[in-house]
Amino acid sequence: MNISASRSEEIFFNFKEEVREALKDGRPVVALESTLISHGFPYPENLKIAGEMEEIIRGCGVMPATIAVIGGKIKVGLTRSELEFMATSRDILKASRRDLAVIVAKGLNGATTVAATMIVAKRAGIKVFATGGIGGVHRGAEKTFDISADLQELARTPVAVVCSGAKAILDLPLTKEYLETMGVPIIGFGSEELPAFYCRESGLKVDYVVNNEVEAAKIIRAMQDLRLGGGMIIANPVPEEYALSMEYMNEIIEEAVRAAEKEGIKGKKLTPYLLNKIKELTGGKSLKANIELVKNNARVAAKIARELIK
Ligand code: PSU
Ligand code: MN
Repeated sequence: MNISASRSEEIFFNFKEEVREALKDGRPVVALESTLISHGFPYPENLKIAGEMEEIIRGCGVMPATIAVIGGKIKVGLTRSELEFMATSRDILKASRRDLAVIVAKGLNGATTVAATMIVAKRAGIKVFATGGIGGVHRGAEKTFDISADLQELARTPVAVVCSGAKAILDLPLTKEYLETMGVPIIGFGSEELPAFYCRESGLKVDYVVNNEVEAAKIIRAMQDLRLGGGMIIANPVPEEYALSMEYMNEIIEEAVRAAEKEGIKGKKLTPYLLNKIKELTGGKSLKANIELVKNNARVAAKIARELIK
């Protein structure tokens, strides 16, 4: 869209020069979200990880484009100092689909969630996006209605999201059902089982399996050619050596969920609260797994993006 951008998009969007060039030349680009930088990881790990994800993608000959809203501008690709700002400022809202227009209109700062990053990636012409985990149907959603906007976005926006499934802080069976209803395929990357973030297993099967980036790219191309309109999940499990066991994590998560209930945490505060609680309860073990899985997802996304332009 950068070339044929309408005036309003030129006003709202701000492409980093090297990203603009890569897109113009038809070179591969991978989108990265910023909620994991501003709200997902603590400082200074967040800055380190954001930089490492970009480096890994560049190492595969692919251009990274981290997405965020800074001072009301939708940034496609961040400079080092913008990454630092996203990693350190306390003045950053969590930006999902609902929030984008308000944050832009008011000139505020927003860290984009999976949903908002997909919207921006699609506008920019980026087809592959790497992150840690998607949002989903929260436990108790039958009472609270707390279902991440990520799931609706996956249904309507044609971007492939490479992730390690969703955290077991969510209701994973309901998340899977919801995705089926919305027509979003879950493709296991060398995995029959839907990964649950820190865990390689969840007790749930993926819909289909691919064994490499060539097979993944074929599906993305078919989805595009069929003009189905929606996205897909490419579920890549955390590397074996960093994985935590499902039994261990289930106990930790139950404790974190109870703490959230007791403190009355709801809405968009819930995910960051639970993530932080889990980090405390695992004495940082979850953090290491988290770091390694996002790096691995960046690598796989880059390989798929490279394959897609062939
Ligand atoms: N899962 C994680 N870490 C995160 C998120 C999800 O393990 O930081 C972020 C992602 O940006 C995701 C968002 O899109 O939380 C979902 O939030 P909500 O449930 O409010 O839609
Ligand atoms: Mn929510």
